[in-house]
Amino acid sequence: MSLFKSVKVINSGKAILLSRKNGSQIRYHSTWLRDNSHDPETRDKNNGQRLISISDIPVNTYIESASLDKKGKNITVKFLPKKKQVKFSSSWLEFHAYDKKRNNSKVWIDPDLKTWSKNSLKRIPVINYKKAKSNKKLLLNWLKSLHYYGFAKITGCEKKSGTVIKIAKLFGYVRETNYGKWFNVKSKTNAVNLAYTNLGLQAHTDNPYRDPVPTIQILHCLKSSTKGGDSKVVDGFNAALRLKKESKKCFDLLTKYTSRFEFKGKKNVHLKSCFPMIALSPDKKLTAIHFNNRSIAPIRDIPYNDMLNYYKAYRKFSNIIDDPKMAVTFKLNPGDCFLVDNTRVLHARTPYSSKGSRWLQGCYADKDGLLSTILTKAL
Ligand code: NM2
Ligand code: OGA
Ligand code: ZN
Repeated sequence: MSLFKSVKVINSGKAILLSRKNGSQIRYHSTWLRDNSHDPETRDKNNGQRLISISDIPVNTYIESASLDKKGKNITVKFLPKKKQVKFSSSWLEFHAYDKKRNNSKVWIDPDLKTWSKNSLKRIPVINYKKAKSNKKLLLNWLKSLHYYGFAKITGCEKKSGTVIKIAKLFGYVRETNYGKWFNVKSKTNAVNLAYTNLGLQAHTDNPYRDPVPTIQILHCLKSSTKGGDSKVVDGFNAALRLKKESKKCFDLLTKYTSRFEFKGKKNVHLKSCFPMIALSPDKKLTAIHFNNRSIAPIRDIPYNDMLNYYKAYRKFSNIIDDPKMAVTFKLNPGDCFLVDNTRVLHARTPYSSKGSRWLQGCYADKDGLLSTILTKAL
């Protein structure tokens, strides 16, 4: 389908102006077009990577002429002073449009994501482990849900040690850390980490003291016969948006200043980091939550006059995170597993009794693998 009805060279060749059939218009700069040419001199035919660098594009690059073919499907652009003729497809140009209105002051989240709370997440995305292994379509949809909600479950997993690694391999690669390729979450004496006790854990993101943080966490249940030890997940992006609604001032403080996080292990492990609790990109996109009461180090990047306001904001955010209306709760039974986007979804557990046994295995993985698998369907 053709989108455009005409093209015009404007600004002495520094840009083109395309008119759409619906009457709206869109511009592209000569330098941008030259940089994004996909002819074999610009892009390698084999791997598609760019062969030129920015310095290969003359500063005074301009467009001598531009024409639309009869069906409006392609636009041919002639560049000077370095003579070059390149064809762009209309749909490609439309897909990569940048000449559009935007609201630079508005906080936003990736349109690929869906925020949720206790009542709005009607059905937890879940897949049976055997189905995940045998049905690519089901697996792909489930992986998409994991990305969309930042949370998903698997049931019917083998109750065997090391299964968590096989789960990571369904979509990506394990991130090995000081905790190992995978780790046992069990109550131990002299535990190196409070996760390895039977205490309750406030909703948190894992390893905020590590930079870069692991972006996916997987927890697989092997044993669960204790009283307590129930699981809870909270959408941190939803919590951040609620904070913003309730107090813009508090939201701004948690995005503007950084907290410090620290973890000291038994030997050879000392991790430190510095992140805002609510991270925004320069264009105000919500990119990550870093929240872990056990691992916050003394905060010292906040001026004296803002410290109490910061604590007020931290407390408000914590109260939102603890609000049962925000959380989806469930009990992990042997053979169950859940995964979270650790840059977004917080997880928690209630304390559990020392009678009976509770054994989880966990591992970290990353979202690059997940997203690549979704895009390429390479299952
Ligand atoms: N473990 C389970 O980030 C944290 O310290 C939470 C992590 C020890 C790998 C626990
Ligand atoms: C963890 C954790 C939760 C649980 O190991 O990071 O949060 O249910 N564990 O034991
Ligand atoms: Zn955790």
